[in-house]
Amino acid sequence: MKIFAASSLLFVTLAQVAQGHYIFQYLTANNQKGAQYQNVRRNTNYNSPVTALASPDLRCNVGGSTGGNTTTVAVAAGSSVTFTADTAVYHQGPVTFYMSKVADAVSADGSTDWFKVKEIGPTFSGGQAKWDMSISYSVTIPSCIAAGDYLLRIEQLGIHNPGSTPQFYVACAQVKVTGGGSKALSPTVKIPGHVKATDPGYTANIYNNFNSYTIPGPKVATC
Ligand SMILES: *[C@@H]1O[C@H](CO)[C@@H](O)[C@H](O)[C@H]1NC(C)=O
Ligand SMILES: [Cu+2]
Repeated sequence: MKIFAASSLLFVTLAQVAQGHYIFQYLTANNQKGAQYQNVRRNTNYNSPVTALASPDLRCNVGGSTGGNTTTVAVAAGSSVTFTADTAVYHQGPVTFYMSKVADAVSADGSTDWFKVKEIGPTFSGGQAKWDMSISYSVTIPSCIAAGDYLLRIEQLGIHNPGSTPQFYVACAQVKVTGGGSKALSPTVKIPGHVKATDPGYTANIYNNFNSYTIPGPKVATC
């Protein structure tokens, strides 16, 4: 009985890991990779995706509605920062970055306006789509935005199972932008609400006659 209990516990643990996918939990800023969850909000759903399009969990993942004990890192406008996951992304789909200006990056709940900073879609060649499935993704903090606290969010949308609900792998970093300008970038969106169930990039069948793709969400905001 004891052996059975131990092995079923092991099974549960393995099942959680296998079902766990990947999660962004490191931030590199100022050319230094932080420790796990240093300047990145901790989530409470292992590494499961968020799948409800109307859920506030889409902002900074389950458990990430405030920063708790998460620290905030100072980064210069115009500099590069990188999110790194525990294991490389392995579900096909787009990667996007969003930012939201907030009063205080620790207490911000992400209900403020967000603008898209960068998007990474597939490339098409010889009738084949190629997705950037990596362990790290980098983004440049726009040089023109006002100094101050921001939430910086990464979103990887798994659309690998056409017909099933797509999966959002999201995380938020807490940054204090220094330098910069005075621009409030647009267009802005609320999250949730930035992706609609009818968006072609959400409903796409990547295995059938797939030769173009529109990344969900607003246009990338530029300086
Ligand atoms: C921060 O809080 C989490 C629980 O949310 C805990 O696991 C972690 O050890 C805490 N870190 C510090 C530095 O206190
Ligand atoms: Cu999966």
